[in-house]
Formats: sequence, C-alpha cells, structure tokens
Amino acid sequence: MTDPVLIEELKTLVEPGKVLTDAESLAAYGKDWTKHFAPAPSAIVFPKTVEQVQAIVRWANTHKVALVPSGGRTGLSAAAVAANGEVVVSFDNMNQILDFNATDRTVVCQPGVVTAQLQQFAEDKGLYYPVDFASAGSSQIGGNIGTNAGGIKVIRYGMTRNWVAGMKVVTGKGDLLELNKDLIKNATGYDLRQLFIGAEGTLGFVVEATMRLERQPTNLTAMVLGTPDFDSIMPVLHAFQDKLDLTAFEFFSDKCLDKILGRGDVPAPFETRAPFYALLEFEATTEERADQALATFEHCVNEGWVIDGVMSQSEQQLQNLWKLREYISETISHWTPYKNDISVTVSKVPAFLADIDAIVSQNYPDFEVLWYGHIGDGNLHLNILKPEALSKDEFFEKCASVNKWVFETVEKYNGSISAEHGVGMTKRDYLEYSRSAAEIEYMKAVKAAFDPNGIMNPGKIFAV
Ligand code: 2HG
Ligand code: ZN
Repeated sequence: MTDPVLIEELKTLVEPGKVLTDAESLAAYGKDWTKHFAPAPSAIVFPKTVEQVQAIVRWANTHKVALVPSGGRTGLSAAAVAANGEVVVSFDNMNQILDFNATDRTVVCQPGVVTAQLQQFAEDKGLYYPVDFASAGSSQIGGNIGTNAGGIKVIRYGMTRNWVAGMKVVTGKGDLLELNKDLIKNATGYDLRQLFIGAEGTLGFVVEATMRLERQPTNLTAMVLGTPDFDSIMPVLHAFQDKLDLTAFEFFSDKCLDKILGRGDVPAPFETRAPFYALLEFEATTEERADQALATFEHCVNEGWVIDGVMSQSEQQLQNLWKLREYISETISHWTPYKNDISVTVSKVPAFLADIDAIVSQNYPDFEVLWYGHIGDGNLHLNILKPEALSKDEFFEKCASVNKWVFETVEKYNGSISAEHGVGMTKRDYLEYSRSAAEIEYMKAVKAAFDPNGIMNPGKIFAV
C-alpha cells in the first residue's frame, strides 16, 4: 500500500476533496467488469486539468508509486483493475467536449467523455460517431482508446483506432505530447498516436482526443436469420456482402437466445427456433436495396442456409432485434462467465471454429457454453458459464487449464487471443500465443522509453 504520508502529498496536487480513500470508493474504482481479481487500490485521484495529471505522474515517479488509469470501468480484461495498492487516476472529472469543427468533422474530447455522450453530440450536429457497443452508456473515450475498442460496427467502420484524429498524452515521464495534430495526411515518421491506442495506459495517459465523425447512416435496417448449423453462417455472410454494404454482421447461438428470452423484456425474433442466428444490418437507402436484401434472404433459404428470418420495418423493431445480441453479455454476467475474445481472418473462421468446438466439447462436457460475436470480422466471444456448485476460483482454474488448447489453436490459425477486449491481466500470460518473443521484447523496450520507472499501469499486457 502507498504510504499515507504520500497520499497527503497527493492531495495537495488536486482540488480539495479530489482524493478518495474510503472503502466503498476503493472497491468501486479499483475494478472493471471482470471478477478475477479483488480490487485493492490505495487511493483514487480525480484530476481536472492536464497540469494536474502531469503533477500526479511526476509525483508517482518521484515516489515510485504505480498508477492505474480509470474510465467507465466496463473493461473485460482487468486492464483497469488496481489489485496491488496502486493509485487509481479517474478521468470522471475530465468529461467535457471542448470543441467541434464542422469542416473537419472533428470533436475534441476530454478522456472522461462517455461514448454515448459523443454519439449524442454527433447526432445533434447531424453527424455520426460509429464505434458502438453495449457498454457505450458508461465507457469513456480514454478507455476506448486504451483498449482500441471495437464493437458491433467494425465490419463497416473499423475499430476506435480509425477515429482518432489526434491526441494529447502525458507520458509515464510526465511529458505532455501532442500527437498527429488532427491531420489526415502526416508523413513525418513514427505515428506515436497509434502506439498509444491499445496501449492500455502502460505508456501514459490520454488527456485529450480529437475524434472524427462520419455522415449519418440512412434508414438502418436489420435482419435476424435462423440457420440450421454454424457452417451455414459464412455462406450467408458472403451472399449478403455480394449484394449490400453491411454495417454489421453478428451471430449468436440458440442458448444465447434462451437467456435473452428468459429476461422477459425482449420479444423473440420469430416463432421458429434455430441452432444459430445471424443478425445483419444495412442502409436501406432505396426500396431496391430492401428488395435486394429480401431476394438474398430467399436465395439463402433455397440453398438451405437459412430456416427462417425477419427484417425490421421500424426503428422500434430495429432496436428490438439489436437487443437480442446486445443484451447477451450483461444478461449472462449473472453466471460469472469465463470469457474468450478470439479472432482469426474471416476466411479461416469455419475451420477455426470447428477446431475450437471440438476442444470445448471435449473439455467442458458439463459446462454451459455460449457462442456469439462479431462473426463478420472474424471475432468470436466464447463464454463458458460457471456451474452453481463450483466456486469461482475452481471454475476459473479449470477454464485456464483449457486455455492452452484454445490458444494453441488460435496460434495455429495465426489469430489473436484478444480481438477487442485487450490483454490487461486476464490474458497477459497468453500473449506469446499472438506475439513472438522478439516482438514482446520490442514492446517492453517501447514501454521503457515512455515509462522508465514502470509506474504506468504495471502488470498489464505483460508481467512486471
Ligand atoms: C460483446 O460483443 C462484448 O457483446 C462483450 O464485446 C463480449 O461478453 C462478452 O464476452
Ligand atoms: Zn464484442
């Protein structure tokens, strides 16, 4: 734990009342949405200005105190968990939109701006911030940048990385850097902006970000299609991609639908039950587009890839269809799931999934296994639910023992052990399945350049 005398010194660097040490705050701000590690920070500090962030980082360097950045705390890899007496730096008080430029279509955000706040701001300006996911109501821009958040529209718009025009960061040494100056074209050597995106706060803190906006999509329309097996999903994807520019292509299993219907507040998409469902979305800009989607649906039925389906006819129906997919993670959190967030290139998905399925059936015969994810971009969320009778530790231990097989398969297919949730502490011991030893050495050297004293979110991405 950090010396209480040092915490008193920390209090002089920020406004009165902006350092908390009560048990309730420590428990709340010391964790994210994972349940693997018990939170145990020494204090929470709430800076209001860039200068205060710099002062905190300099103080931490002087006294060798570890800092953990904290945004909306919706992370799923324990990258923002403080389990070892660290000081948590919360960006809750740096949550303003500072500027908007209609010509450049950019918004300058403080790191604590909530994703939905940016989405709403864009909408009010007649524009669109396209990175979207179920936790958009709580997650913050700084955290999204830290994990390079993805979500449900990646197939069309890419990850958070694509939407950061420029950033101001405070490095682990306390220096303030302005990265890329919001330029579209800038060929002046290393793009440090991209290095900080996905760095999980291990190099420094994002203290300001200029985010790009896009034109608003027109008449978004969703279809949910029931398929007789997993193998039918990819031909469905290709059939629709041949005809339409998709804004989303998701999938989930019937077990996921069971859990969603169990809530009682989401209507079933149609009466027929199918082993798997695809949820796709496109812009029905013209009637021909919608007709094309229906014709493709019929083609898929004739080919035997689709059993039944529905197309949204209103905004309400669109929202209801999305709930079938978006509510899964929150709904199943009740069962303390063990999460996998793995990806391969789209062409490898069928073979990869067959291999993973064999491992899962063999090793988890008694566990409930849920398949869902962003299948259109090769990202699978494999969730294993904890049986009531098993303790959390026993359960996570059993799952960890199966990881070797899962991650060896990821490696075999040249995939990623973490597609969009980050490495944090939950995936750190498996990094070598996705990154070579030489690459990890270079990554550590980069960290040492920005954070020579190792105070920035230590133990995340790699062990200390
Ligand atoms: C999603 O796609 C989120 O719903 C959460 O990334 C995934 O719960 C999960 O494993
Ligand atoms: Zn996801």
